[in-house]
Amino acid sequence: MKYFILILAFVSLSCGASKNKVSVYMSPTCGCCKKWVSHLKDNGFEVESIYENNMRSIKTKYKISQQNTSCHTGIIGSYFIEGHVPASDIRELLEKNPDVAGLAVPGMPAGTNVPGMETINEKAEYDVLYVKKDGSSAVWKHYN
Ligand SMILES: [Cu+2]
Repeated sequence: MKYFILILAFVSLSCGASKNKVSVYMSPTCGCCKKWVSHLKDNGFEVESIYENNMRSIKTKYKISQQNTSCHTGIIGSYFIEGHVPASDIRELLEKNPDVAGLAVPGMPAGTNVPGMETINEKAEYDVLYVKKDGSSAVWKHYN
């Protein structure tokens, strides 16, 4: 029995550690960023919040163009997750493991279907984009 529990512990450790951990850079005063972090935690991600006053330096570091920029920047594995991307899309990204730089929801669309931006009582029409390594982007998923 003891042996069995040890194996279980090992399996959950080795699966959980890297694949689930998102480091999120955000301004310490950003409320919607914190709500997005809660959304990730509610959906099983482990989150490290990193408070950063100079968010521009983070966008530069990860080569996130002005037009794709939002408030926070999450990093998971080799991918960036820019803005209010739903957890389900991050899961899908990790499963499909495409050769892209990351996902982005540019700006800050407000609506009940935008995690962390449920500030108005109606759905938003918005796109989650995937950003290729050359900086170009295309629609990953459309929400309305
Ligand atoms: Cu935001």
